[in-house]
Order: sequence, then structure tokens, then C-alpha cells
Amino acid sequence: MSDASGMMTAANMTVDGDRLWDSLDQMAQIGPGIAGGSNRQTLTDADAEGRTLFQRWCEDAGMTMGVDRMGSMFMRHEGTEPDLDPVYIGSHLDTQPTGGRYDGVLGVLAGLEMIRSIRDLGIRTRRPIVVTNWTNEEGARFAPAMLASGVFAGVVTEDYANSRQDADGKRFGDELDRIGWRGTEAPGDRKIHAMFELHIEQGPILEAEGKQIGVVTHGQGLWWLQVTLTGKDAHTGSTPMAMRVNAGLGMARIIEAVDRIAMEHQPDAVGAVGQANLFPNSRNVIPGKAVFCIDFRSPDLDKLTSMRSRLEVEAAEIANELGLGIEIEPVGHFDPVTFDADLVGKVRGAAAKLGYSHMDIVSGAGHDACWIAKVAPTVMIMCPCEGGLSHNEAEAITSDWARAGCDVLLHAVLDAAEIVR
Ligand code: HGY
Ligand code: MN
Ligand code: MN
Repeated sequence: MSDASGMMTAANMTVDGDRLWDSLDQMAQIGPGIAGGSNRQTLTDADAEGRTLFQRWCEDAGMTMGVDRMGSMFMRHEGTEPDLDPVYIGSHLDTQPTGGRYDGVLGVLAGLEMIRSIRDLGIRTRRPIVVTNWTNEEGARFAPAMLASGVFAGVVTEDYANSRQDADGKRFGDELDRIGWRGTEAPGDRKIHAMFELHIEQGPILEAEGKQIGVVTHGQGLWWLQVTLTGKDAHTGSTPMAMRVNAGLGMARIIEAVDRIAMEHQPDAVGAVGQANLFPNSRNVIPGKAVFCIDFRSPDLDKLTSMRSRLEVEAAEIANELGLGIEIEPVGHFDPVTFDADLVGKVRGAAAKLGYSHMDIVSGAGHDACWIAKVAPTVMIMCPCEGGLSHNEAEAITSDWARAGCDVLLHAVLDAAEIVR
């Protein structure tokens, strides 16, 4: 465990990369996608099954479980001084409907691997270490994203979270009760000394730069704006063009405006519509209603604000030109995040000590860490993903990247949790 000088050296303190890779593979068997990825959406039976497997693995590693009223799981590895605020490692086990095997899951199972490894290495720490699975990070089934970590951080209420509905009208609260994973802890009661999240980059930068580790200094901000356009159902054949009140046309023009507005705010601005529905969605009916969600992001708060206000003006003009009713409802938001400088230093120092190539990076995706940064010192570590692809079943990483990320997590967390010699 230590070299002749008694110092903990990088060479002899590393995780079991094969065991981590095997855990990722076993978890991917639960809620499999149709093309090799994952479909383990939040609060489904597959989510429940994945939670139970994670709980068993953690309890086999001597950890004890706590669950809060949002279903977030807190698996505790004891420290020599149990009263000290723990160091948290967290991410999410829920996936997109056509998601990858590693988005979120790497961060949770790397936390488990870290505990397994320090037990193997006989390493004790002053502070307890808690590995967390945050409920509903993705926001795919129940908007918004990062819902349970948002409740934990006091950004949204439990009532708001419990009331969220999926496309079938099922309530978050009812589904959480149905799968039997509503705990008794009040969300946010736990005190966090430091929170670390390991996550795949979900973008192309690290791979393109040939870096093994991303030291995440900041996270982009986000607006999710749900737009409802109201026109008039009518026959696509017999209705003269001048008489049409076509919500589908309005949606098309607004989607184009989203892309143009994002391009006009370059660099460091993105915009798209990923979810869209036409009603009645019949081949020969002019859609009298369109409902779609705009996703704007930027690390620059002024740009983020400007994109939203530009869109609201232009969407109103488009609706007016076409005689459409329009309603724009914000259904998700967080400002750009600056992660804790001291923890960023710990991550950068761990990567350097281990000899892993690394670079500072801004997270393009949102993560639970973005909310937890509001209530505790927080930082993220990233590993590359092939082609920068994510939220796609073809999402892929290498086992070397996974192990490197987990090694950096191990060293950075032990730095914060304080090894007992
Ligand atoms: O939307 C996001 O950035 C995250 O994947 N939930
Ligand atoms: Mn994620
Ligand atoms: Mn995701």
C-alpha cells in the first residue's frame, strides 16, 4: 500500500478496471436498448431492478443504504470519524429511452469500484464516503432533468417533483411509490463535505485532443422552453392555403429560428428542439396544435438570456403572422455553474500524479453536480467518449478511459476524505 518511505504512491493505488468494466456490462443487461445501449428510464421496473442490483453490490461491499423521499440512494462507507461530513460521489443510473450504457452509470459504478478498491487496499479514511444514485437525472420521462438533485439543492419543491407527469399522464410521485423506492429522509438534510461526479464527456473534445481526463471547471447553463401553438384542424385537401391556421408550419419556422439564433450567438451557444408533437397527427388533417420543447445552452449567462429573449420575440412574430395562439412555458433552467476551485485542483493534481493526460473543460451537458454545487463544494471529472456521441445507443468508451477516470476519482476523493495512516 505504501512505498519504502511510507508514502501512498500512485503506482500502488489503482482500481480494478476489469471489475468496473464487468459491473458496467452487468448493469447494461438491465433495461437493455434495442441496439446495444440502454433503455432504463426513471421509475420504470427496469430502474427498480437496476437499483436493487446496485444496492446488493454496495451492501456486499460493506456499505449501508439511506434513501430520501425522492428515491435518491445514498450508500455509505464508514470513516474512522463517523461524525465528520462525508465525501460524496454521485451520478445517475436512469437512462434516455435510446441511451448509452455509460451516461451516468459510469459515475455511480465508479464510486462503487472506488469503495471496493479501498477495501482491497486496506485504506481507511477519516471521513465517511457516500456513493449516490440521484433519481431522474435525465428528465426524459419526467421533465425537468436533474429533478431529485434539484429537490435536494432546494431549487424545486417535493410537491413540484411529485406532480410531474410523463407522456401517459402518470405522476412522478405515483410511479416512485409504485416501484417502492420512496425513502423517508428529507431531501437536502444530508451535509456534504465535497461532491465528486465522474461522467463521460458526451462531446468530442477530449478524444480529439487526445486527453484521457477532463478537469471540469464549469458547466453550461440551460433553458428548456415548452412551446404550445394553437391553430385550427382542417382538411389538408379542401382547405384553401389562405384559410389555413397551421400549427405545424409555425413549429417548423420556430425550429428554424432556434437554430439561427444559436448560430448568431456563437461561439459557445447551442440550440435545438428534440421533442415535438403535432395534434391530431393525422396524415390528412392540418395540425391545429403543436407542442415542442426548445433546449438552449451556453456557458455565458448573457448569451443564454439573450437567446431566450430573442426566441420569445421571434416566436410571437411567427405565431402572429400565421394567426396562431402561442404559449411558452419554461420547464427547465439552470445558470452556468463554476465548480469549486480547490476540488478542481485536487482532480488536476490526481491526474498529474497518475500520469494521465488531462485538460480543463466546460461541461456541455447538465449533471446532478450542477445543482449540488449550490449546496456543497462540487467538481466533475470527465473521460472521453468515442466520436463524442451520447444520448445514442452507440455511445461507447474504452475500458482504459473508464479505469483512468476511476483512478483519478479514487485519488481525488481520498485526498478530500483524508487517508488514516
Ligand atoms: O440534458 C442533459 O444535459 C443531461 O443529459 N440530462
Ligand atoms: Mn448524465
Ligand atoms: Mn444524459
